[in-house]
Formats: sequence, structure tokens, C-alpha cells
Amino acid sequence: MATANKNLSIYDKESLPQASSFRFGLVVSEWNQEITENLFKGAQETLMENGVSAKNIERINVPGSFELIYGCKKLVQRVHAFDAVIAIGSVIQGETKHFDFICQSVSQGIKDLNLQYDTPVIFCVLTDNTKQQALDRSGGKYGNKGAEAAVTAIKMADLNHSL
Ligand code: DLZ
Repeated sequence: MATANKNLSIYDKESLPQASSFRFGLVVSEWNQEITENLFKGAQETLMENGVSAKNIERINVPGSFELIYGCKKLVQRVHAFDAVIAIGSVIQGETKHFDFICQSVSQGIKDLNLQYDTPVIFCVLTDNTKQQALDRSGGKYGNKGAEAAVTAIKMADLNHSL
């Protein structure tokens, strides 16, 4: 399996673009808050480790992952306010088909924002079968997908400025 017992969040700091002048918007879903807070912390720490100051990181909360689309849209509509936006959520499989509808909607919605607006929106939404899988990927044995999303956000912000 691709993730078998590997911390996937290790990255080469030296190879990352300079990020100290960039501004980031982080949209955090309140569902499965234990997970999404850890994802947020991973993203925030990684941005700050790479020179982004606290005043250049703006956080807003939304009730659930479905609302991430609207929250991100409001941020990317603010022209030149952010160099990249990160959508942070955690959807965990239950007994009904709700999981599939939310996962489909959020991934399609974030994709649509990337097509419509010029600010990159990064997909940091865990879609797990169990809470343990989510814990493992939000600061557990497989690392922190929030940190990985921050690395991606820095790379995409830099790419956007270079094109
Ligand atoms: C309703 C719901 C359910 C069952 N599960 C989750 C989940 O695992 N993760 C998540 O982020 N949100 C969940 N939600 C809430 C929806 O995302 C949304 O907030 C509501 O359907 C209201 O639009």
C-alpha cells in the first residue's frame, strides 16, 4: 500500500520557494474538530517555519466540509488578498451514503474554484473509512496532511507568480 507505515509529510525545506511575502487563507471545517484542528496546526506551523508571519495567515471556520466550498469562494473572491487558500476538513465514513455525497461535492467544488478564480485552492480534506485513519494522517504515524497542504500552497503561490 502506498502509505504503509511512512510519514509522508517530510519535505526538503531548502527546495521550497521563498514564502515570507505570501498571504494565506485557511478555511477550517468544524466537523471532526479534533482532526481538523490538528490539520490546521500542521498547516500553520509549516507556513510559519517557512517564513510566513502570523499576520499573513487568516483563518475562517465553517460548520462542515460541505461549507468549505463557500468559505473558500468568499476568500478567493477578495482579489489579491491571498496567494493561496487551503480548505481543511475531515469526512469519516458512516453508515449511509452521506460520505460519498460530501466527498464528491467538496472535491468538485474546490476543483471548480480552481478553474474559476486565479488564486490556487488547496484540497486538505481527509476522506477516511475510520477515525483512526484520520488520526494517523493529522499528526499521527503517517504525518500531517495539513503540513503537506501548506507545502503545496507555497509551491502553488510561487507557481502562480511565476507564470
Ligand atoms: C452531516 C455530516 C456528516 C454526516 N458527516 C460529516 C463529516 O464526516 N465531515 C464533515 O466535515 N461534515 C459532515 N457532515 C456535515 C456536512 O459537511 C454539512 O455541514 C451539512 O450537511 C450541512 O450542509
